[in-house]
Amino acid sequence: MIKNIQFLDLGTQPLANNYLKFKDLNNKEKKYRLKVGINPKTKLVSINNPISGKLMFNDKYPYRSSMSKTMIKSFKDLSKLIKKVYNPSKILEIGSNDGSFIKNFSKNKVIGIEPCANVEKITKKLGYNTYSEFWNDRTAKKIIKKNGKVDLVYSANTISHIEDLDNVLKAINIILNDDGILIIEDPSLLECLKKNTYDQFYNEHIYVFSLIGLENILNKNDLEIFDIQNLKIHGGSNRYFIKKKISNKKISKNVKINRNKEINYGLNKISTYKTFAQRVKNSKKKLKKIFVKINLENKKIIGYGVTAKSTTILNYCKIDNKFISYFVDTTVDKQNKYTPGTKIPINKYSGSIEKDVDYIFLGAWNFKEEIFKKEKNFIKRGGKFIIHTPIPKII
Ligand code: JHZ
Ligand code: SAH
Repeated sequence: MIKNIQFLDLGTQPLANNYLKFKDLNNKEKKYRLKVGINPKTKLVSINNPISGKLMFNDKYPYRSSMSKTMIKSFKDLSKLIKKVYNPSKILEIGSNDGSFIKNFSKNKVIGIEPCANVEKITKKLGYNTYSEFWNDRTAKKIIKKNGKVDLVYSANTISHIEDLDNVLKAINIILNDDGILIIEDPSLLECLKKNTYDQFYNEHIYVFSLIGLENILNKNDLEIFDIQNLKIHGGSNRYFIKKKISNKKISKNVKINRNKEINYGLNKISTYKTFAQRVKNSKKKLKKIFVKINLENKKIIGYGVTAKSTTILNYCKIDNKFISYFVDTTVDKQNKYTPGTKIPINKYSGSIEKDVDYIFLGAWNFKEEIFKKEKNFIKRGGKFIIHTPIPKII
């Protein structure tokens, strides 16, 4: 096996979604060295030493897709397109979380795979056909036995979380009809490099996909991309439309256009990643400087949206509870806990920002537009936001 060439070191990091309880604050947290590299053969960019999925995705998983209107709308729009263009009789979603996508379909049409039992329970209770399992060839065989094959497989922000891509694709090949469609949606490596969003790297994100990297692994598994959509979701994602090689759908020119965009930017060259790593180091210094300055002025900073991504930023830049008074977040399972590694209290979002807050650090920068709309009053009274992308600044 060819080893990754490492280009980025994000220091030691706790599990990104492991929010701490008050009683655990004095216990030592387990931390993992987070380095990022590129496979020179496949061009896949991944983190080193991936942690077992069972440690991260269990019955205490806090993330809920439905916490953002942007995500709900995106899933709704895609569902409309799927019904109109493909009209599948059976759909499988891998990583269905709290059902934000599958809820757009009738219960007899969709199957959801979600390993975190606490989240999977939400859709099961509503009467959806969901399984608390990790996606692999064994799960595929089990699902086929009960439900038969499917015409469409959808997976958003999940395939990038699974180390063994060959097995994931093998399992998809087993369950998908020969003329079926696979839609994969994940953050784009090109956008990540362009916007310097190094926080897309954390222990759950084993990969950040480029089209050129994904194509290599799909090709090996007799699959190919026939269309691609560039989305604004999560700071820039790609939605790949994939078919089995034996099926003869027309390949859209979008595929070549996107491939060329990546090659022109240099995603196939190690020097591009080395430049990125230098920009990340500069970003760290700049962001820390902003926090130190505001701290010296005795102004109050809070965080908005505790994200897996912000775990990377805060731990890498060493921004802890001395700099940020508290975070607000709408996710019940994150509230009244503390951020991993940096121990910043997480409060319930009360519906507005407290009067004494001067600055908001945008942990959920990817939902900036949605948040700005919601926080008009804070902006009106002169409140400012701190954001780290594309360069750290106050807006
Ligand atoms: P958000 C998670 O990443 C983890 P995170 C995971 N690995 C992944 O890939 C993506 O999701 C899909 C809150 N919020 O989506 C809700 C508000 O409080 O950027 C969330 O806690 N008020 C599976 O954690 C957080 O912000 C608001 O108005 O980086 C956003 O998390 C809005 C819009 C959000 O994912
Ligand atoms: N699809 C949703 C949820 C993304 S969160 C969205 O885009 O918002 C990622 C989800 O993938 C989590 O709910 C996690 O439990 C699930 N997941 C992680 N590893 C998985 C695996 N091996 N098989 C299936 N789902 C997995």
